[in-house]
Amino acid sequence: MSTTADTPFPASFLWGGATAANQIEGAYNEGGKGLSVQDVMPQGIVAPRTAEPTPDNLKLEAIDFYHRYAEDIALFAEMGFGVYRFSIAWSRIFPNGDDAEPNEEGLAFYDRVLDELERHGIEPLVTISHYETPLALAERFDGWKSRELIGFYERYARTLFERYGARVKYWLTFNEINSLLHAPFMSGGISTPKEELTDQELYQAMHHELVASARATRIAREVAPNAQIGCMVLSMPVYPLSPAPTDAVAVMDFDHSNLVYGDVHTRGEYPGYFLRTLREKGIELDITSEDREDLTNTVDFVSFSYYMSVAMTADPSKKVEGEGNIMGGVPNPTLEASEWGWQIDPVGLRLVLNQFWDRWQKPLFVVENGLGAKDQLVEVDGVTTVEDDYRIAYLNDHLVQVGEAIADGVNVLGYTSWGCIDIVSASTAQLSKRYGFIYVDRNDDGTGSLARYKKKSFGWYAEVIRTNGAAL
Ligand code: BGP
Repeated sequence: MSTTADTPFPASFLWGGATAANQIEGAYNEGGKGLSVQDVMPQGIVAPRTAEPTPDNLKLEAIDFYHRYAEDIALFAEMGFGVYRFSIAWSRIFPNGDDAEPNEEGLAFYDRVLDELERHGIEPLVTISHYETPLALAERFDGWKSRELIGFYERYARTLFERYGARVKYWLTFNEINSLLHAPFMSGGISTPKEELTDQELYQAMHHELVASARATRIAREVAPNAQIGCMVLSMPVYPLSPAPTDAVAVMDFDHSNLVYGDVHTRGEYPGYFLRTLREKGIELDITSEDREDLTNTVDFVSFSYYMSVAMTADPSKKVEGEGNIMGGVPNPTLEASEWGWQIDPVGLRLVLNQFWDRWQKPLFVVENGLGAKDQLVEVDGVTTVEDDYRIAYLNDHLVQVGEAIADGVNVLGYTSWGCIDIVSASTAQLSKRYGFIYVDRNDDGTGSLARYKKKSFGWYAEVIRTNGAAL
């Protein structure tokens, strides 16, 4: 790894941006695509699903990347992206999830996306499953509650590796795999309402996903030997609210509930603290000897999202749940929060990079990070733009900490900022929570021309990439 004096980032560092199919593509019923769980989730994570797609669901059209991908990728190239993370919509490839043959029209769409990336010299980073379980699997099998899903996912992953394995090096098996317990329908296609699910069922579903992830890794070794397979976890560094040892234990327990996913993916078995959790909850997982064998197929790298940190306490009287944070925790009085209650903590990113590296000794990839904000279009010297200095400040501060972690000796492969072009938000299902360097003219009521405008952060990020981080 070579670095220059004025930047800690290695010359090989991959700079780019990230999106997910259901939040960007639209064309929800074109090209032979079947429905996914997102097509019946017009109001985001917590609201109940609808019986069928409804016109208020912004994801049905999203920002129409399905038809505008060439224009959008050209803009990414203009910023100098070396990598673009996107997901493949499972129900474009297997419309019902369990079809005998894949849908050629769906496969051909991603061929075209890959052609465009190749033309611009942008490395693809593909998420195999990003909150997009085919709706048919949610309805007929209750999603990942059923062991059957492992086989359907396996066939889907094999199809992708066979078709794209020669052109795609970096793969992620499941987006934020640790969100399943918190958001069973969105993350696991589990139709049974959350309040009716037992811990036994939820942890079994988690086990099925972990086995499926490991099987995908095994298949990639056979059919796409050059592929690098990563897991993807939602990271959330956690601080004790006070110096009390009991608060430190609360921190450890919270940490364990998230670290278990990376532990299984990198060590190939369940750690002791997790077996204790299962015992204490009275859960007996159905783990076959084949499952155990499958789990030993460990990943090549670990990727993660990072938006915020939380604080934790053992004192029940102080347990005010953090607003807007589905993972729990209490607000940290030393930090500011975004409009949605997500506490902004650049230093937490350095800490989590060090923790993961120390613990797993696998290359790391920051595949999501960014600031959701309400942007205002303005005219500056006759050019329509957004003066998003707040976003520049957020990203700059976080990237400085990535640089610090690299200087600490952490092996970081790259960084893809979340929602590099404005997309539909996962939690709010609206367009007004924006992350992009590129503004998309679409409003929460669905109106708008879908025209793209470069924000001030567009030029800023281009300069950061051009200088390999020296401009931070
Ligand atoms: C992550 C998801 C993304 C995403 C991002 C930002 O949890 O992987 O899909 O959207 O968070 O969240 P939001 O869109 O709710 O602001």
